[in-house]
Amino acid sequence: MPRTLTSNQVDQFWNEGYVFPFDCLTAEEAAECRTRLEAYEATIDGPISAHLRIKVHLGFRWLWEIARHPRLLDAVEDLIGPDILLYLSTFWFKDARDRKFVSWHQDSAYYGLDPHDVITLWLAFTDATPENGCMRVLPGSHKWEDQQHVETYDPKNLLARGQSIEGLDDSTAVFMPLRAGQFSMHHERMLHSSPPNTSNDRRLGMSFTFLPTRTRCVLGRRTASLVRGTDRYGHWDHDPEPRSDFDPDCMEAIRYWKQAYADPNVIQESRRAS
Ligand SMILES: O=C(O)CCC(=O)C(=O)O
Repeated sequence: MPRTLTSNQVDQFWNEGYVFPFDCLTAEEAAECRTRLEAYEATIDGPISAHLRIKVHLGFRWLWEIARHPRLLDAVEDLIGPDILLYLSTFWFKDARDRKFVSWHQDSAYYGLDPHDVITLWLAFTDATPENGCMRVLPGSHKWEDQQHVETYDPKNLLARGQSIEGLDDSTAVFMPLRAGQFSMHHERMLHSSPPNTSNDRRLGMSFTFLPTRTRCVLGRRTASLVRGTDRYGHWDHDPEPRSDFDPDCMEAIRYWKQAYADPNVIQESRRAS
């Protein structure tokens, strides 16, 4: 029996590739997350993504706790079973009247995961609406093959290389609005994007990539955190657990993987595909 999703929602996820909204944090808890993140932003130069790009849940102990929140993991378990790894997490921040956007893309095209039963969960720290640039998806596109992406390096694109699927008919796209504290889930092969923020406040949220322990990375050995259940497969090395905010071992892991994803030559021999 599903814990959070109805059986119709489970069917919707596998048939359409997405499902939302679900409650996780209260409005007060989401506002507290915003306060903590904005306090961190006040101590750094430039956008948060220049400092913490991937595996951001390792950077803050409180975010590590949210990543293991039973409301998130129960919903993920309903889709992929009880043995769950957290692979990646990313902040997605758009300022008020920000021209930044996310082009149509498909995460599976560059993750190298097999099989593709991988969930991207997007948690809102502020309300996310069509006006402020919430995410939109193309229903059913998770059943398509991996798509060709053009690397545009457009500075207004929030994706690291501006990866973009060109010439797409997006007339059937669906927005996924959320209230602060709610989350959505979409399939790793789902085509998704988001428009600029035309509102007068920031849109803040983050994504988590959850996978079952049976999934492996065909590009080589990678690291993840076992957040529920047992790992009977051993396909992954394990990320360190943050003992505090900015735990030095975790910050080293964040730095290593940020470099490694930007330049695969950085990946140590032991972590390459054999
Ligand atoms: O937050 C957004 O606007 C886009 C998020 C996204 O592309 C993702 O979660 O993979």
